[in-house]
Amino acid sequence: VNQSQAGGQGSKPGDFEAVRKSVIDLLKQPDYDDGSAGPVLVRLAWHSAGTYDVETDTGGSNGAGMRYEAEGGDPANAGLQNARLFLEPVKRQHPWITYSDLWTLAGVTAIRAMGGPEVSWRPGRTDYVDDSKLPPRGRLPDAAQGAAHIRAVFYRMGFGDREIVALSGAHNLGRCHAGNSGFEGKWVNNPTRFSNQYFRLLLSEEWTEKTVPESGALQFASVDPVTEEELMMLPTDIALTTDPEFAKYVRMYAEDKALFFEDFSRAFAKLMELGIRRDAEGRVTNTDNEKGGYRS
Ligand code: CCH
Repeated sequence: VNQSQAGGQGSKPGDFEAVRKSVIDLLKQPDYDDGSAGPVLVRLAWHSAGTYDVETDTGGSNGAGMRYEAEGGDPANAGLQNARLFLEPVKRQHPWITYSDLWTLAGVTAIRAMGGPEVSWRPGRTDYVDDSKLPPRGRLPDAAQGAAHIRAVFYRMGFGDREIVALSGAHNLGRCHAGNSGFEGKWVNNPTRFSNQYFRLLLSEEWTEKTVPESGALQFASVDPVTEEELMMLPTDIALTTDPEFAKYVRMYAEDKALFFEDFSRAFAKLMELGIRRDAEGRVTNTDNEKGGYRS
């Protein structure tokens, strides 16, 4: 695939539709994972934003800090270099877009292209890295833990229980790679199609503990009765069914795909905006470009 040709010959600054088109053109990747770059692009968007801390107003997608070792080298971000590499030709083709806008726009574009909801997205992030806003490592969730940890991490970003469960539905997409996280396998049969299957499987299957041979990590396994393929759940996924408050929303989304799409769309849009302040016209006001520090 000649990725540099994807989506035509460049674009005018501000033509985000052209960028979306270039992202859609690169999604099909026959030799990568399940044949799509989509899932890992969604994870890049989420990890770029999910470092946010409401209290100190640090972290978040502004600045695209994952380009640098301090954040990019966080073990929680292992594997996301693939997503950034997939997007390099798009950046070369539309050099006017910032990495922080590109990563978040690619995530919402991939969600929609894989059959998920439209997520409202606004531009204006900068690639200026403010050292005083750099998130420390360890802000992203640890899949080996339980409900209390999930709440601590997502409440820190400003989310509530219903939003946490909605966002977790992104595990309809993609897979775990023992080499990245220690965990292995996919959550659903068709991991490049966005749906509420993850919630339905959480409730319908019997999940038994399993140790991943390559890493010794403890996860949960079940064999799909139709395809006879092994599917997986992380300890944090199972925690959504054993915690009564979370479980309420798992049942709700398992029964009502449209409601899940609606809630997911709103929560993901909020995630992409964490730490971004805008004026009445929607222009980002906390770009801090004049304050020194370094720029890419
Ligand atoms: Fe996730 N996720 N995630 N996740 N995630 C992993 C993969 C994906 C946790 C852990 C993991 C969200 C929440 C959580 C995606 C989207 C979201 C992996 C495997 C682990 C581990 C990584 C690997 O091995 O490559 C934990 C813990 C939580 C919360 O407690 C949220 C929120 C989102 C988005 C809204 C996607 C997509 C993937 C698949 C990536 C791929 O490469 O296929």
